[in-house]
Amino acid sequence: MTEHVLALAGGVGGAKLALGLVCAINPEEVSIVVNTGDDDMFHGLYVCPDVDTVMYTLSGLYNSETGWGILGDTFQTLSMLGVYGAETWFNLGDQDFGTHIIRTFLLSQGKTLSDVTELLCRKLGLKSHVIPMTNERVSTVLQTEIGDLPMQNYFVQERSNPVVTGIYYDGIDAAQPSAGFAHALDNSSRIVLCPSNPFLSLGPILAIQGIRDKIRQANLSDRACIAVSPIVGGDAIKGPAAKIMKELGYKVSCVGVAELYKDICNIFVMDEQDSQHVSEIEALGMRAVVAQTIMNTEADKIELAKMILELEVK
Ligand code: FO1
Repeated sequence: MTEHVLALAGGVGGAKLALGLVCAINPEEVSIVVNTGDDDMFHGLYVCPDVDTVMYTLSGLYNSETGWGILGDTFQTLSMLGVYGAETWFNLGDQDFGTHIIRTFLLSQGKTLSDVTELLCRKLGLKSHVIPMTNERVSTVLQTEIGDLPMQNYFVQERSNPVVTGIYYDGIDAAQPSAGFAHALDNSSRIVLCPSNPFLSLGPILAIQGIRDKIRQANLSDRACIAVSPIVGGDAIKGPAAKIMKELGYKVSCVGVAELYKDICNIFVMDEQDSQHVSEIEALGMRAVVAQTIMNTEADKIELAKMILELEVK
């Protein structure tokens, strides 16, 4: 069986490694399951930030400065919405609106989020499989000192400033893995946890009922689950992962991340800056692999992906 790879991804960090993977091997052999806990409604449109970040990244449309949205996009529609008094703190570009309009229309016709995502990806020429983690609605909510905040209100409107005391995924109990996710789990020889936020990006995916058990079973039957640490040198490359880990009382290091994944992963990839933690990772029962995990260039993304794909997993 040719090697099919399943990558679990969230926002910007996940999209970078996903790009590396689809450039390293036949993109048709890569399934990227994406977090949908960040999804929200804006101006009556259903917006999927993590799915769009992966889709735009793989199709070369993405804005490499911000990591999200479309490069060179304009914001005329948003400014006109502002004239009418609509909230404009969530920066949606004119081309980006095209995605949200067609997605909302197709969903209103009864198509599932998976079907809609598949259609949009085909139209953008993608050969890899970008798969929402579930077709049911799951919303990541952060319990903070100023109250419960949906993800975008916390991350964008409040700039991740409020102190986090807890996180829950509203709707998770009723969420089933999407068919594409379940299929990829059964048919992948390698499962890669991309360097995404363990609470906000991979947390919702792993919280779907049965997923952690399925990944554990995969490990038992000579298939590998490989996690890449999103924390390097005690800090996150991008986003609030380190701040949230600290506020929730976790060790803010690659070891703290490894402790979150030790029950499902047998290989843990950490950055060269953290090589002094190898023995702590091994003490958790995981094989520690030291590599350059910071991906600044396309070559970095492909190099990391190739290293992960060539790891001996037996
Ligand atoms: N992130 C921001 O920090 N500011 C924004 O105005 C913003 C707008 C935005 C629009 C569309 C989209 O797909 C993503 C957007 N993001 C923005 C990023 C988004 O909040 C994050 O990518 C994820 O939700 C977390 O990874």
